[in-house]
Amino acid sequence: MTSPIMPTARTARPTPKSRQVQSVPAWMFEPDGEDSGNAPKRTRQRTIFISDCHLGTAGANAELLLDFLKKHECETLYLVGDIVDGWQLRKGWYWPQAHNDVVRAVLKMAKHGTRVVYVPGNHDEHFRDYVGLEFGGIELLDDDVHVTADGRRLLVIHGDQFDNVVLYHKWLAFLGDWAYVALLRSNRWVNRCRRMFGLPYWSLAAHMKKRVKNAVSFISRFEEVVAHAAAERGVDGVVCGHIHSAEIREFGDITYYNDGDWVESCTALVEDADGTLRIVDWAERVREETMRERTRPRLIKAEAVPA
Ligand SMILES: [Mn+2]
Repeated sequence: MTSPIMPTARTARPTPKSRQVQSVPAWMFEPDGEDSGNAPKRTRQRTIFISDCHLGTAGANAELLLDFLKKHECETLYLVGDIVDGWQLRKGWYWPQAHNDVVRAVLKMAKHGTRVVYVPGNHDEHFRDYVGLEFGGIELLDDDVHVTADGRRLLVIHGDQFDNVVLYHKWLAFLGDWAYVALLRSNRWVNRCRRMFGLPYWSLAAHMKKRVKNAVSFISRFEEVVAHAAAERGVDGVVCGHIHSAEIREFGDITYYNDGDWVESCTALVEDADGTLRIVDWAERVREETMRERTRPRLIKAEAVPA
């Protein structure tokens, strides 16, 4: 007979675990093999570079990033800085489930054989104290040299190191810092409305930036300075982030790559098996997919027609 004081194995087990599990996407628990029937088909890349996710801020498009990560796999994943926004988190803790899911997805990739390299930026510079160490299979490095499949050597660096040369804040000068924050806020509102109408993400901020002359000239000056620094390091090219503007450009013998961001444009830089590097605009990809879904012929439901 069991004593009423000693809890049995069954009664000792807490129940709220099921609630935690529910909020984590189901694919996290699915086996990774090709044989798992309902797992999404993943695009295989040799290398993936992402930066400027600014997790811990309301501006981070964590859902789109998670969608991108779960549909890709790679040998090496470079996190090129400003992944977690330590400065914003110090002002006020903001950490929704989707941001947690992104971290889990990255840790899961590391666990399953992807080499994950984290090169801190200025918003996550707190991690710079730990360069040379490894956490959960993630290597922390100040910068790195990536060798492409076709043998080119690329310097991987966040890019804020060149702020003094270019005067970073000039790219905000067209509006001012507060206005940039306001722009990102309206970006969120625009997209909240778009979601209400079932429309996919569209970046107001990126749209504005391309149309403002000062921002455009800042960007090209930054690109030039970074390419010049890469030439001095004796590499064939450079991969950076920081200015939230994805680009591939040639400067003499140097190729400049910027992987963009997940606050404004939702872009990544990917390397194919043959060493070709491309920019993937995930927001645009999702928009195209949504449009394709919509134009597909189907039965019209009477209740779906607006009044
Ligand atoms: Mn930065």
